Amino acid sequence: MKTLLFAALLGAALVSAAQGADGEISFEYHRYDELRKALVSVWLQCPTITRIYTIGESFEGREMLVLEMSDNPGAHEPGEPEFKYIANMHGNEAVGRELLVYLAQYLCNQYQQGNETIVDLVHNTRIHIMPSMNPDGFEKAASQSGEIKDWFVGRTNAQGVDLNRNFPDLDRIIYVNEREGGANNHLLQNMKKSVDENTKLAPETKAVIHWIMDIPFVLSANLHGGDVVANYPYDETRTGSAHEYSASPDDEMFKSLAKAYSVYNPVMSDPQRAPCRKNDDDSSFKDGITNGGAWYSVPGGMQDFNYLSSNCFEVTLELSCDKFPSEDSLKSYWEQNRNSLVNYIEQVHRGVKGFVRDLQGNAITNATISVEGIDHDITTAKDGDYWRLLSAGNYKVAASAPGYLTVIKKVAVPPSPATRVDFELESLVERKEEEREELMDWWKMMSETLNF
Ligand code: GEM
Ligand code: ZN
Repeated sequence: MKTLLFAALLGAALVSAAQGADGEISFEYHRYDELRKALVSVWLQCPTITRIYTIGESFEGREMLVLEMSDNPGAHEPGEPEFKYIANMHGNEAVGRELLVYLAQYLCNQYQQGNETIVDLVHNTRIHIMPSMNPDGFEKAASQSGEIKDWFVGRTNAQGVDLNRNFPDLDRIIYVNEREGGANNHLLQNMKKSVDENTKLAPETKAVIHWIMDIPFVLSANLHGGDVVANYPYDETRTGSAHEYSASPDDEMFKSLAKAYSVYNPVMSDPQRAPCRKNDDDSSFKDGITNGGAWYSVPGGMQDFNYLSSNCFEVTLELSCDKFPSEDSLKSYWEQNRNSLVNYIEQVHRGVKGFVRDLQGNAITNATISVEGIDHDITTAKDGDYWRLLSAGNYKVAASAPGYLTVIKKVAVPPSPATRVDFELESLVERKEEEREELMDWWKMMSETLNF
């Protein structure tokens, strides 16, 4: 991942910096160059808490830009969870792309104004915002003349690939493993090389896969348009049928996460809301949320890929009936979604978190954290830090690693914030040594008492 420290961008940015500096958001569409400028002007306005980087290039060579917000941009801080928002994976779905630009501006403005919620959020979370996963598709969609845009033009990348069908289909593997035994997560382990060599994967997909593998993301959302609902895993049905509720092991938590978004969006959560189109089947929608498979089965989607390849929980947010609405509606979409967007980031601070270390205090990387009754393990990151999202309740949480004795702890989890639970694991080699010494002591004592 290369950091852009951009002589080239700077000139253009200085012009637009003044515009964002007054704390106002201008509700307009941003074409590719304007998007870059808008992100750079946030960076110029809030340089101590932001960074811009690119995760790769689209098929036509456009950068996949990310704005990072954190009190320590550019670095993972041990114990601090990482969060991401991705929009515009379908290039013709324009609302999410703009909302993420406004969100970046809003967070920067509010931080500067000392809004306590936002200051806390930025100090305790590393937030990554990618307004466009499919910059080529967006340019194609936006190039159509007139207000009315075609429903499909620009959906795919420039090769014609639907990026939300292009991820390795890990659901098929997990559904076999559920029946026959096998890993319950991290299904892509040691397959990084095969990702690079896989010619079926679009460059945009590859870039995102590497991003997911490289950063210990905990929570994420994928912003779409064409309907209004918060959709949660699994997206692909177990039997292959077109519609079927497809619960993941974390069904409880996913429902709670989807609701954390929908509840603050007055349109999404409105029980009286009419379907976007007369013939739409919204029968699986309730309280503004739906299980993916219950709505319609999606194989090869990004949401399930996150959950089954990494520690990251992702939901898919459908934000507008129209895919590319008129510019003058953007302000009202922002108002509908602003509190939801902030509240959803805060969900990353739920459940159980902490460190796994050995008795000498050294980090144990890649230790397994498992929760009794939930068949989905997560793992510790480089510093032995972990985040296990859980809804409120009582749990038994175990930490284990090869060569160590497993430790199990009972934990009461409140709705929020996350409960800190650290684990100290004793190495089996040390345990053997201890047992040997105990035996020797006993033998010595016996010999002395019996006067051997
Ligand atoms: C969707 S994504 C969300 C829907 N997921 C399921 N399982 N129904 C897609 O990719 O088809 C809709 C969109 O394009 O926005
Ligand atoms: Zn979409």
